[in-house]
Amino acid sequence: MSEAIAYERVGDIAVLKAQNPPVNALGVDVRKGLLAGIERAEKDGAKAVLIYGEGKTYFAGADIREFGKPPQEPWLPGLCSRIEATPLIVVSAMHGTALGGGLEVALASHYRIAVPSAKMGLPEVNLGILPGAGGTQRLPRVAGTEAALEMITTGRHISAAEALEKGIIDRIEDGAPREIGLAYAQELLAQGAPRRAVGEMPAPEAVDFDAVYEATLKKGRGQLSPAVAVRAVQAAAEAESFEAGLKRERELFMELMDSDQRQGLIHAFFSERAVSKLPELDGVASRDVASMGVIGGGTMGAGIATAALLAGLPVVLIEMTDEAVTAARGRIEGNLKGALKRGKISQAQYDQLTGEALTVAMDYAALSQVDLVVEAVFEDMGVKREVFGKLDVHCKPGAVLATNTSYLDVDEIAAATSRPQDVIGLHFFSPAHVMKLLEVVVAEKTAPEVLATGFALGKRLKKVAVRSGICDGFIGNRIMNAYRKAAEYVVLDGASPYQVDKVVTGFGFPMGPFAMGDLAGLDINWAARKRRAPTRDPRERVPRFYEMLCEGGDFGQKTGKGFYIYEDGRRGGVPNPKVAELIAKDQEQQGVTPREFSDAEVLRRYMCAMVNEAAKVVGEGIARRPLDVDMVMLFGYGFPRFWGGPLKWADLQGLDGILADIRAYAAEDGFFWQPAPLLEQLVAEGRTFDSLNKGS
Ligand code: 3H9
Repeated sequence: MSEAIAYERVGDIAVLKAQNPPVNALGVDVRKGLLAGIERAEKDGAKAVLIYGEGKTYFAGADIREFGKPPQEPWLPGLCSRIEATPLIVVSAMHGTALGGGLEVALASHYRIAVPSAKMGLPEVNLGILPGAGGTQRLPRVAGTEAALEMITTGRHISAAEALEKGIIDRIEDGAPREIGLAYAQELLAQGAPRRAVGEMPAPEAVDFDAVYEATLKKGRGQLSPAVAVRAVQAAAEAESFEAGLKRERELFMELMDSDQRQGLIHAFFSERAVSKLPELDGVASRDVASMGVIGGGTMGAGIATAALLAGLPVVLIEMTDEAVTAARGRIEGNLKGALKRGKISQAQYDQLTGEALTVAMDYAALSQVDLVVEAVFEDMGVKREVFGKLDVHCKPGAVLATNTSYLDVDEIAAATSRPQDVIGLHFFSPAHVMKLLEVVVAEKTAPEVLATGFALGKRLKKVAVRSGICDGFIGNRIMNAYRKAAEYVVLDGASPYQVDKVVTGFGFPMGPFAMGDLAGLDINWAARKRRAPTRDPRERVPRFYEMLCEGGDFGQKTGKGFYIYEDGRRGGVPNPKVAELIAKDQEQQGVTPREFSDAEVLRRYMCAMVNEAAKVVGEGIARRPLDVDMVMLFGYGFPRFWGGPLKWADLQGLDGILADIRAYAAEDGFFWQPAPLLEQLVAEGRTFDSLNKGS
C-alpha cells in the first residue's frame, strides 16, 4: 500500500485512511493509494469500504502544486469513477474541510456521513478552474441544479447541516470520523442497504442556463471560471448520458487549466500564504499583545479600534477633546452596529465590546498598561513626533509603538522616542475593520521581535500583512501614485477620465482612478499635491485639471460633484460636464494637442506604469519579493485577483514587450517613463518576476 493511504480490515469493512498532511490533498500518492485500496478491498472479500482522513481534515482537494505539471496517473476523474463503480458499498466520513476533489471523492462514494463541524464545498472557480472530477455532474444530481450552480459558481463552503438539508450528505454524527464511519457502514451492511451511485441517478432539471451564464459572467467582472462552470452543470442536465456530461466537464476543465487566469489565481493562493513567511522571522518570538491603544478616533483610528475589538483585544483610545471623545465612540459603535446587523456579533458581544472592552480617554496615562499602540493622527511630522514623545513617557517598557502613517518617514518618528527599537509602521487601509491589507513597515532600528509582533497582530486581526521598507508611500501608495499619474497624462493628452475608468473596470478593478478619487475625496490628494509641489522635479509634467476641479470646490462624492455628479445621494455618478472644459483649458495652457487613445493603449500605459514602479519597489528592496507587491495590490487596491497581481500579470504578458513599450513612451516623456533597472535586468537575463519569488 502507499504510505499516503493506510489499509485496515475491520470485520467486513476495508478502512482506507488518508495520511497526507497538512490537508490530505489528493496528490499522486494519495490517488494511487485509494485505487490500490479499492482493488485490494474487492479481492479481500470485504463488503464495504470506509474512506476517511487522518489529522485535521478529510481531503481538502486536488494537490494544487501539481497543476501546470505533466499529469500523473491515476487521474482523479477516473479514480472517482472507479470508486463509484465498485460493487462494494463505499462510505465517506468527513471532517474538517471536504473541498474540491475531496468532496468529489465523497460524491463518488455511495453514502456520506460528516461530523457537525465539517465544512464542504467546490471552491475550484476561485483557483480559475472548475470541479473536474465529476463534481459538476454529481452535485446537481444530489442537490438539484440551482443549489449546485450556486455552490459551484461561488465556491462557497457550506456547513454539514446545510449539506444534510441539501441532500449532499446522508447523516451527521458527532465523534471521530473513523468511528462514526465504521458504525454507519456496519449499519448499512446490517440493513442490506443497496450500493447507491450518484452517477446512476436521473439527470437534474434544466434551467435557463444561458441566462445564468450571462449573469455569472457579469458578476465575475472578467473572471471566466464561474461562467464556464455553468456550462459544465448545463451538461449534467442536458447531455445524453452521465458519461457524456463527464466528457464535457473534462473539456471545459482543460480549457480553464490552460488559462492565464488559472495561473493568476493559483499564484494568489500561494502568495497569500507565503507573504507572512519571512526568513528573518524564523525562530523569532513575537511579544504578547493582550490589549491595544489607539491614538486618534477619526475614521482610521475608529476603524483600527473596531478591528482590534472584533479580534477580542480590549482597546484604550485617546482623543483630545470631549467632543472628539464622543465622536470617536460614536464611530466605533456605528462600525460595531454594522457587525451586529450582519450577524457577525451578538447583542451581548456588542454590549461587551462597546462597554468594558472600550475605554476612550483624553489622558495618555490611560495607556500605561497596553501592549501595543497604533497612532492614527493627522499626517504631519510635527504632530506625530509630539505624539510619540508622549507615548515614550506613558507606555510601559516593551510596549510596541506603531504609527499608521501612509507616507511619513518612520525612522524620523521613531527618533522622537528613547526606544526606536520598539517603533514600527502599521499601515492600515480604510475602512480598517474591513480592508484586508496591512503594510508592516520596518524602520532602521525596529527589533526583530517587534516586526514579528506586527505580523502576529496582522494574523490576529485576520489581515494579510506585508512587510515594507521605508519610502514615500511605502509599497502600495507609491505604486498607486505612479499609475494615477499615467492616468492623468493620458487624459491631458486626449483620453477622457471616463474612458480611463471604463477601461480599468473592464480589466477587473472595481473602480477606475477618477471614480476612486471622487470616493476618497479629491481634496485629500489635492493637499498631498500641494505639499509635494515645492520639491517637485522641474522635469515632471504636471496636469492641472485635477487641481482646477478642486479649486472650484468639487471634491467628489462628499460635495456631490467631482469627476462625476452624484445626484440624490447615489453612489454611481454621471460625468460632470465641467471636467471636459477644465481639461480643454489645461491642454490649451500647456500647449497640448489632444489625440485619440484606443482602449488598449490606455490600459497598456496604466499597467506599464504600475509594473514599472512595482519593479522599482522590489529592486530597491522596499518590497522583499514580487509576490509581496502582488498581495498589496490585491488586498489594498482592488487589483483583480484572477491576474494574480501586477507582477504576475507582467510575467504572463511577457516582460520584454512591457519594457519595449516603456521605452517607447520614454521617447515622449523620459522623466516619468524611466525603466526600472530590475525590469531591464530580468529582460536581459530572460527571467520572470516569479523567478525571484522561488525559494523565498
Ligand atoms: C481541485 O480539487 C480540482 C478538482 O476538482 C479536479 C482535479 C482533476 N493542495 O490554508 P492553510 C497547503 S482544486 C496543495 O494555511 P488552513 C497550503 O498551501 C482544489 N497544498 O491552512 C499550506 O501550505 P504551507 C480545491 C494545499 O487550515 C497548507 O496546506 N481545494 C492545498 O488555514 C495549510 O493550508 C481547495 O481549493 C491543496 N489543495 O486552511 C482548497 N490546500 O503550510 C484549498 C492547502 O506550505 N485550501 N494546501 O503554506 C484551502 O482552502 C485551505 O488550505 C484549507 C485549510 C481550508 C483546506
